[in-house]
Amino acid sequence: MAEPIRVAVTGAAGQIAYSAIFRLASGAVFGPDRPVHLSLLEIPPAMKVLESVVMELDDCAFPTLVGVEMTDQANQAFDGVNAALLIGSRPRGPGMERADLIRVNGPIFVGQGQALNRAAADVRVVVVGNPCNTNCLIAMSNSDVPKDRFSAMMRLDYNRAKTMLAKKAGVPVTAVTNLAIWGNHSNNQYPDFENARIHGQPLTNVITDQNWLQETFVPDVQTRGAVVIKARGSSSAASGAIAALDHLLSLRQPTPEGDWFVAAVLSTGEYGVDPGLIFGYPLRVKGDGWEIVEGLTLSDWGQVKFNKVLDELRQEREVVKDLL
Ligand code: NAX
Repeated sequence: MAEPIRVAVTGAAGQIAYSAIFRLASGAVFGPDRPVHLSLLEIPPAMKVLESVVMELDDCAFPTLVGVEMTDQANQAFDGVNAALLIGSRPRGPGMERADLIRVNGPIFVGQGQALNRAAADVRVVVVGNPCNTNCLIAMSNSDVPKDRFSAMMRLDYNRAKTMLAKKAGVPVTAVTNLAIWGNHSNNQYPDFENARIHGQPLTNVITDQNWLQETFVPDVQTRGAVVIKARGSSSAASGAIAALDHLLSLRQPTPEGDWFVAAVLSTGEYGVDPGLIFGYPLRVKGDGWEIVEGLTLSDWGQVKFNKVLDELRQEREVVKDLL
């Protein structure tokens, strides 16, 4: 049998982890022939709930699961891991502004960034906990792990946008390709229909209702999280978990020819973004890393959206500059 892949999951007693962990353990992510070792991190008050998660893992008797550890110490959780899903963070409370959330959660990612120095040389770090772009920036800035190993999750936005476009066009989701989500996982993100394709044709030749694209599609993707919260009473969990695992897999396998995937990664100035920001881009896997897809163009309308989300990320960086 192959060497086990060691995966750390933080916030392991939380909702997203509850969906992600069982898929990881079952072989659904890395395949039936790849043993999985899970390293689950929580804060002390949540350890009791985490124990129940591990009991349920035992009760599944997954053939691929070769070990599980629980800890409240990040150093222990990240020791030797090949992948780290940083999901754990505090949710936004009543009356909390985005900047308050950034200040509350930022310090978590200082310590976790340092602890990631103990990970395996090939580690991929996927930041899910919000505000994920800026949390990723904090973790990356406090770690010796190579910067291109860090990314933040835009995949749920991408999956949401893909389904909305497929439904509108009356095509399967697989027909929608070349969909970019620019910027931040926030309600200022820009889900880019301008460069997207349906069955290989420019999407705007198939969905010709420009008003729907600009005035319904874009805001609906931006605010989908809030709509789910309103309907469910808590934030997206299963879809968040699936997106995190899709993201991880996209980083580990060749990107389908002619397409790309999306994630927020370190900008080195692509598309005029300030170097050093963690920005949502279209990516392709190259070797054992990734490269940003270059050369896409936006209309003036799209550029306004792009600039707005860029400004938001600049402001977020300003709020946490003492943590970088
Ligand atoms: P839950 O509140 O259910 O779980 C979070 C867990 O994190 C809790 O069990 C808590 O004890 C734990 N935690 C808190 N501080 C920790 C620390 N320092 N170390 C380890 N664990 C810690 O939230 P859940 O619904 O699972 O969501 C988790 C995060 O994902 C939230 O920040 C949420 O906003 C974010 N999301 C991000 C998405 C994205 O697209 N990037 C989409 C889904 C989700 O909203």
